[in-house]
Amino acid sequence: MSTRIPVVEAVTKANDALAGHNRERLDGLGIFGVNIMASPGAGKTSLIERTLPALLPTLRVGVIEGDIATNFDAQRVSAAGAAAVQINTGGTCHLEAQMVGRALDELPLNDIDLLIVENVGNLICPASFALGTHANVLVASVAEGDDKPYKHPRMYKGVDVLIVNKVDLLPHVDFDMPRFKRGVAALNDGVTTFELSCRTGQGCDAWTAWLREQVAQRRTAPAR
Ligand SMILES: Nc1nc2c(ncn2[C@@H]2O[C@H](COP(=O)(O)OP(=O)(O)OP(=O)(O)O)[C@@H](O)[C@H]2O)c(=O)[nH]1
Ligand SMILES: [Mg+2]
Repeated sequence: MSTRIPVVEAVTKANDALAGHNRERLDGLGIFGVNIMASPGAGKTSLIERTLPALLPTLRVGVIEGDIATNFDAQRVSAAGAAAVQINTGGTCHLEAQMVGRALDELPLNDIDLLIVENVGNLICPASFALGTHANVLVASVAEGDDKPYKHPRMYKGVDVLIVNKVDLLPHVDFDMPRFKRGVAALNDGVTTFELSCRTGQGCDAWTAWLREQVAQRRTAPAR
C-alpha cells in the first residue's frame, strides 16, 4: 500500500522559504516590490505602461514579466522605459519565488527603487505562491463580469490593493458595480481600491500616488 504524501503543502512551504529570501534581498536594498495579479487580459501590462511615465522621472523601476510563453510584455514595458526581465514558465500557470529570485539576478537591483512583478494571467494559482514582494495587487476589469469576487474568493481575500480597470467600458457592459463591491467587501473589507482606466488615464493618478508613498516609506524605514 502506498503512503499518501502532502506534496502541495511541501511545495508551497519550500516556496515560502525562497520568497522570504527574495524579501530579504529587497529589504536590504530598500526596494518596494509589488506583485500584480489578474486574469488574462485584465490589463496588467497596460497598467504598468500607464504607471511608468508617471514614475520614471523620479523613481527607478524594474519589471519582472511572467508569461507562459513570449516576451511580448517585457518588450512593452522595456519600450516604456523600465529595466525588464521576462520569465517564461513554459506552462506553469503562476510565478514562483525561485523564478523571481533568478530574475532578480538579472536586474540592476542597486539602481532600482520599485520592483513591479506581473504574474501569469490566472485568477487561481498565483494566490498560493508568495514571491517575496511587499504588496499583492489584483487587477479586475469590468469586462470580466461582476461575479468574479464570488467565484474566486481566495484571490480577492489575499490582496492588499484592488484595481478596477477598464471603467471606460462601463457604459457598454452589464457590470453591476454595487454587486461587485458587496462581493469584495465580504472577503476583504476596506481593501485599498482604485477605479481607473488604463485606456483614458482616468483615476490613474491616485494609484501612482499610492505607489510613490509606499516607495518613500520603504526608503525611510530602518533596515530589517
Ligand atoms: N477599453 C479598455 N481596454 C483596456 C484597458 N486596459 C487594457 N485594455 C486592453 O485590454 C487588452 C489586454 O491588456 P493587457 O494589458 O495586455 O492585459 P494583461 O492583463 O497584461 O494580459 P496578459 O498578460 O495576457 O494576461 C489590450 O487590448 C488592452 O489595450 C482599459 O482601461 N480600457
Ligand atoms: Mg500582460
